Amino acid sequence: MKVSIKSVSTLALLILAMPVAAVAAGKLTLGFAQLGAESEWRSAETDSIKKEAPAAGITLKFSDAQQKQENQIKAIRAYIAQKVDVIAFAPVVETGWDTVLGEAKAAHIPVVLTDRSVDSKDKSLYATFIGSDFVEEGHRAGTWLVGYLTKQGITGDVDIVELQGTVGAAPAIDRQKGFKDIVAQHPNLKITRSQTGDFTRAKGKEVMEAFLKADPGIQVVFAHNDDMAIGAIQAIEEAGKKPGKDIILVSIDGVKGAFEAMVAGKLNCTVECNPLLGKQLMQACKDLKAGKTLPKWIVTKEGVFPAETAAAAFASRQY
Ligand code: GYE
Repeated sequence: MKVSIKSVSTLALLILAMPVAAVAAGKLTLGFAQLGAESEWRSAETDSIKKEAPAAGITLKFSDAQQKQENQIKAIRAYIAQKVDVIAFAPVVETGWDTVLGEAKAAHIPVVLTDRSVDSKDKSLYATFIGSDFVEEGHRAGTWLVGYLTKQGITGDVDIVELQGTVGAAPAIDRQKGFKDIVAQHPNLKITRSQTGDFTRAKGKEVMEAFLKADPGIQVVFAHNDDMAIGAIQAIEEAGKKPGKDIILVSIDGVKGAFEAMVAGKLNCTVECNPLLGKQLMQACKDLKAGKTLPKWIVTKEGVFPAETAAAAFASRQY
């Protein structure tokens, strides 16, 4: 076959132009290792990421680790092997990430911690953490409770039970700490029982059933998320008591289910924790791809919603 010089040079030009065209088309790939689908909050976060990636022209590879750290580590390793541009993940627990983060760093792939942080001493192992101040959320729950008890004229000893999130997870550790800080300032407040409900409704209910059997005098439930509070509400009702009246409940997240429970008078307060992180995450990916340095913590802004504000706020809730 005779190949003309002209067609050879056209071909060469095309080959040369290809990588440039691929970059110009913004083909940035994000590998997101989600931790699971344990709560309404988590579903809202997943939806937000799946919606905002295509809107930002980003190709998303998504995996669900079903609340198992080993699955998340496998997913991260797969993303490294696939040479994605950015890796993001919501660490199911705080510890045990240094090795895999070191592998991502060696492969020059920036990592964005999304909604939960890690306890790594070496901060160069990740580019940024986008998420809430969980200690502050615990403070807000405690501060609301103190104000509510005062309004109700309750000054004697108060029997509080705590439904903890996943053992070793940043929001469980920090929300407990924040709430305890407030409790410690009020000697009449006593946390009498504290157990994990793994951030799910089913386990929240199960643990609350056991608590109610062991202690009929429970006055307050502090749940590390709304789903566990909703599970506890079911347990309280099945035990023949009125949630929101016989037992005060305060939880964290601000999901629709919590607003419904507040409007029905069964939940007394939710402290907001915003799961709609998709947009900020996509922006962070673009910034990192462009070689920018990001702040180590991009803090999300949130409020507190006592039951009396629930009906008015409900219509404008986005998750
Ligand atoms: O509060 C809880 C979820 O990591 C902030 O995880 C998140 C927490 C959220 O399961 O509902």
